[in-house]
Amino acid sequence: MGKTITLSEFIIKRQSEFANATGELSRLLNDIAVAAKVISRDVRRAGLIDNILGAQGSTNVQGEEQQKLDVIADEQFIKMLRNGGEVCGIASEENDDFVAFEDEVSRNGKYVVLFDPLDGSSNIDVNVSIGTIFSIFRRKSPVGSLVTIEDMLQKGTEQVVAGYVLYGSSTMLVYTTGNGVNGFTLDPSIGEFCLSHPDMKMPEKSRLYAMNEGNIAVCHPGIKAYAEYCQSFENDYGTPYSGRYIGSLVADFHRNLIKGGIYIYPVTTTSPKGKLRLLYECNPLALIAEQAGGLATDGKNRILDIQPTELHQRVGYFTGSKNQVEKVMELIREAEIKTV
Ligand code: AHM
Ligand code: MG
Repeated sequence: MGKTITLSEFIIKRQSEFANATGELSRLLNDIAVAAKVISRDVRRAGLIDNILGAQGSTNVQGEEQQKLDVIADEQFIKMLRNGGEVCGIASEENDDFVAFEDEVSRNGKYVVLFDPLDGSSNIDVNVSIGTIFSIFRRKSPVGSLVTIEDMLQKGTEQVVAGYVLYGSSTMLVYTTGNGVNGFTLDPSIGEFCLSHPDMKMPEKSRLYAMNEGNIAVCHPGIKAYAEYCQSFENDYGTPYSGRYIGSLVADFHRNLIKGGIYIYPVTTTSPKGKLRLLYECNPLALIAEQAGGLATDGKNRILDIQPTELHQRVGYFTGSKNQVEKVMELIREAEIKTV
């Protein structure tokens, strides 16, 4: 077995990839890794200690019930980023508005971080994989001033780092700086993320598809056609695909990144804007998908090209292996031609 490369070592080695690197982004990534370790520890002990499982008794701005661990993870992330000094403000799924860090050091920070502290909340109490998703942008507003909404509403193509942490059978941190995708597994015995999945590539196609098929009756006819295609003997494999839906975006995405597959959460007639949020769920995973050779679209357009207009904007989402995303888009186009 080769030499163990810790995430901190890897970040330092790669620092030169950033133009005019001063180490700030490296420190920020390290802060995120520490927050991830703390959240991982809490997730691993859920069920053993009081006041960690179950509903918080509040709803977020999107009207969703918050779980205690959602709130704990959100506070942990904010605390780490506020104290780090590289970040001037954040936005998260759990906060109605973005948060500007007002102290002088933070006001001089060059970066904003958008994140979903704990995605897949409905899986927390049943011991199924959950994850953290994050996206880092360079601020648009002048250094020294208070962060603004324009700093938050940047296109996905402007991301300087995108990543996720999966609290699965092991804890993994996967990220990209736009130069490929690398995955690190937390070694609990030394408390370090270690490089375990260098230069990750998503297979171009597979026999796996992930969607909540309970919604099929309210889906676009092109998506119904894609589900039927996957289930038929007349597809490109000549045998039905396997349905794999965890209902935890990070876990479903991670499986597809390794084994190939498609994840679909479309707009429906009952949720015409979709469910997933563009800024802190779809964009970061879209950059990772593309960097690994996959695709991410809203069914018609590239996710990373969408100009956000709202912090908690929702979008239909199709991400995964290139051939599969192209196929469902083709069936959506065909269904629309038929209905004209
Ligand atoms: P959350 O941010 O409230 O956890 O919602 C996002 C989650 C995704 O992780 C998951 O893929 C999807 O919602 C599941 O939704 P559904 O239960 O409607 O299938
Ligand atoms: Mg979420």
